[in-house]
Amino acid sequence: KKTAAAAAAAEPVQIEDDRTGLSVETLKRAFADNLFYIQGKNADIATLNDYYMALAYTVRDRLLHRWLGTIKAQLKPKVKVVYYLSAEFLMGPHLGNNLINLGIYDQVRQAIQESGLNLDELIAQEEEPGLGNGGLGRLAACYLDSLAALEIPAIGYGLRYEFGIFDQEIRDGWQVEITDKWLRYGNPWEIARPEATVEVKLGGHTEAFVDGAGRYRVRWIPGRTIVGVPYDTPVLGFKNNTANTLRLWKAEAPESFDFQAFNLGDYYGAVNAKMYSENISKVLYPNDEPMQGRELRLEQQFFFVSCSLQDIIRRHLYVGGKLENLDKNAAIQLNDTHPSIGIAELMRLLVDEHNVDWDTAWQITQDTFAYTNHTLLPEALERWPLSLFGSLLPRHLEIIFEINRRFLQEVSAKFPGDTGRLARLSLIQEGPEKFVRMAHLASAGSHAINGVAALHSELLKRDVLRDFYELSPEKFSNKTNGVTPRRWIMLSNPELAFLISESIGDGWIKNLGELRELERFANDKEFQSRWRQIKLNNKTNLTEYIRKRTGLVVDPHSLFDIQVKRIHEYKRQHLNVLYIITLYNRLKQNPELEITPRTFIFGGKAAPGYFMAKLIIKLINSVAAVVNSDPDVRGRLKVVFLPDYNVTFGQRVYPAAELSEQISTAGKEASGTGNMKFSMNGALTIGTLDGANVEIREEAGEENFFLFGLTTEEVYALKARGYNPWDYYNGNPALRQVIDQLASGVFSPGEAHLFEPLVDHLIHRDEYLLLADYQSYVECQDRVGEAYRDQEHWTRMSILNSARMGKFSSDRAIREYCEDIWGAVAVDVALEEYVQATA
Ligand code: GPW
Repeated sequence: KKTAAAAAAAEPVQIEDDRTGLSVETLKRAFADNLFYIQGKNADIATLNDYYMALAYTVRDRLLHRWLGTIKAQLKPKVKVVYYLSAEFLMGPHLGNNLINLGIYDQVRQAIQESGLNLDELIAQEEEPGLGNGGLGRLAACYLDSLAALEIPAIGYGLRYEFGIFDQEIRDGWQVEITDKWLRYGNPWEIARPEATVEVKLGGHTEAFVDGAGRYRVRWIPGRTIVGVPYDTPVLGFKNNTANTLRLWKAEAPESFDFQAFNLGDYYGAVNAKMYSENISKVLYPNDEPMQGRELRLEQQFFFVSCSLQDIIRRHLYVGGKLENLDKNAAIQLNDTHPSIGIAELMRLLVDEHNVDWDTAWQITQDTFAYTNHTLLPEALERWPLSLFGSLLPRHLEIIFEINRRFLQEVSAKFPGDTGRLARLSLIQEGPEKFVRMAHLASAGSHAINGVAALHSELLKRDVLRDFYELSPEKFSNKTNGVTPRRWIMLSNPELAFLISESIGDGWIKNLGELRELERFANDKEFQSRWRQIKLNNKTNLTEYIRKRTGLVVDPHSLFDIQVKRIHEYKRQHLNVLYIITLYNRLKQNPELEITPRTFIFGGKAAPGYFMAKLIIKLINSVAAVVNSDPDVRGRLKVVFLPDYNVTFGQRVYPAAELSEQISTAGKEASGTGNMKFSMNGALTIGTLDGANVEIREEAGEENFFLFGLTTEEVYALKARGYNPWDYYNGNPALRQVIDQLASGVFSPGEAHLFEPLVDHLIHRDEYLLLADYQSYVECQDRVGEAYRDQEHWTRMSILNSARMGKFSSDRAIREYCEDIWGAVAVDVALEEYVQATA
């Protein structure tokens, strides 16, 4: 401690220019230096990965002064820090993004070129950190990007999964899961901070006692402890001095564990305990929305939340804050209910460990936490069996009971005699098996609750959280999702970014509303032709990639019709397939039929235990096999399933898309964010009035959007009066033909019954109303095909879509969170004087 203080007081030493300089010469030298001294290689034996690592360290060196400056700026009293708690952060590769945010893309490209290498190849070398399933995790990543862009002090807290989302391979048309060994070659972007390790208790029991001051207290005697070791990754703002932190926790065994066992001579017991502890951060659960009530998952949630809250309190006390004022220094956002155990854990830390009285602790907790809901699907709402919960977190269960007792008292006071309401609002679901309802815990323990698109927020108030809305309407607001234009336009679509900047300046990158200025080019022939040429180039790139990955040759001049997202019945990839088969049948029945040549492209992973989703993947591949090998439709129809859809692949796909499929059953998709990425990059949307589609259409103009399908109200009404898919099957010959073909094995030669489960579900139950929406979808798709023939008009619509997507920048979303929920403001970051970054 003393030595450190003395060192800090000493005259600063000049840090070498070789680690900060931005000239091409300096960059080249640093790159060569890192290859030699960090990777321990020279050009004779270096692999592409060695070069990637050498470049990554070169870039990392150049962001460290910002990172340290930001950490210092955040550790000042009175600064309010946003803590974003999320079980998933789907960051995507860092290298290209960091080059953009540092504003050194061009110098680095040149330096790498002059070193005899190709920057794109090095960027492609990075193994993407896939620490998320889909939209929810990617949203967290976009929000970190915007927080840094807006210079808001923020820390993202999550789990450092050793295995992220599985890699997907397709064998014989079926999905096969491969473990994602993303840390295999090391991770140059993270720094371990073992000195900031924290302890987490699990299991055991509680004991009541009376403390020295005569107060009733409870202590938790854990069954076991684990430690959390933080790994920090910098998150740069766009061309500013902010570099926030993503802090991910790795679970390890405490030292004491082994020693105890060693003393007894139980070496294997000790090693076993160590392995058991490390299990907690081993693997990301690959189920997207439906929850799976596994004990290990609850352990993961509690583990990272407890580590993070202890860290937050430690920071707060370090800057001299008082616990009563935690909410003045900290805004904690719950990314869905996955971290909502934090409400009970903060209560425990305050009441049990810091001796704060209950009422004060509850006030602090409510003022500090806010909760974002991301789904209306009943099967995705987290609830934990009381027995499981109590055995892992005995003290938290007691605390939840006490929160509930007081909470229901308040409800009774407001709605006397309304016992039905009490049962509906209770944090505990009664019945033969009792459950803790995590959305109720999150709602009761937060001062703000929000949905992620206008429609979704309305439905929340009307359905899932209706009673909470009636109790505390002031807590509710909408925060429509957004995505970062840095990754999703600049990095993914550099040619388009260049054209836009050339036309309207580059202010749009920080202020996406400025894209509106593109409207004046919508009818400009010269601009239109450049716009089209860029789309064609991006399509050609994707074509090349498709050929490499699947061997399929597709025509870059055909309409690129793309659906990429997790595979789910509610997202209705199979509705898309019903249309493909319809088109196929038309072409077979009328070989002379003129249609707009189309390439249907799919991508997405299915949860490994979700049979229907896996069958949908098989269906797409089976239909592709028949269609792609049929000479009768050659040149007019192609179907591609691209394996292993992830962030990296998304960056190739959105810029190449012309039609974006957003076809979920109305009322089921909370927001969607892919819909925004497509539209920004000039794809037109075919979609239902669901999630953020509603607002995208509002912004783009209804004449620039292909709308079909039942509305949410119509879906409710139809279900209420009794939906019978048979009626649609019987009443629509084209539909009946498609279903009959699936049922009879036309697309599964030799396995006639393969798609029976799908067909059965469609004609008997059809929970997601595919048959009800089929005709409307087909007609809409036909209009798309027609519209594409008028390329001038199509291009105009495409330009207008991009021009009007300013609202969907995550910068706008984060500004709204800051103003309405967090009370967070920008903080200037001063760079240390001893580093003089010179270009
Ligand atoms: F169920 N979302 C997701 F709400 O990707 F927790 N995974 C999830 O587990 C959940 C939601 C959860 C998605 C929504 O489906 C999507 O509509 C939304 O755009 C996205 O979260 C971000 O808000």
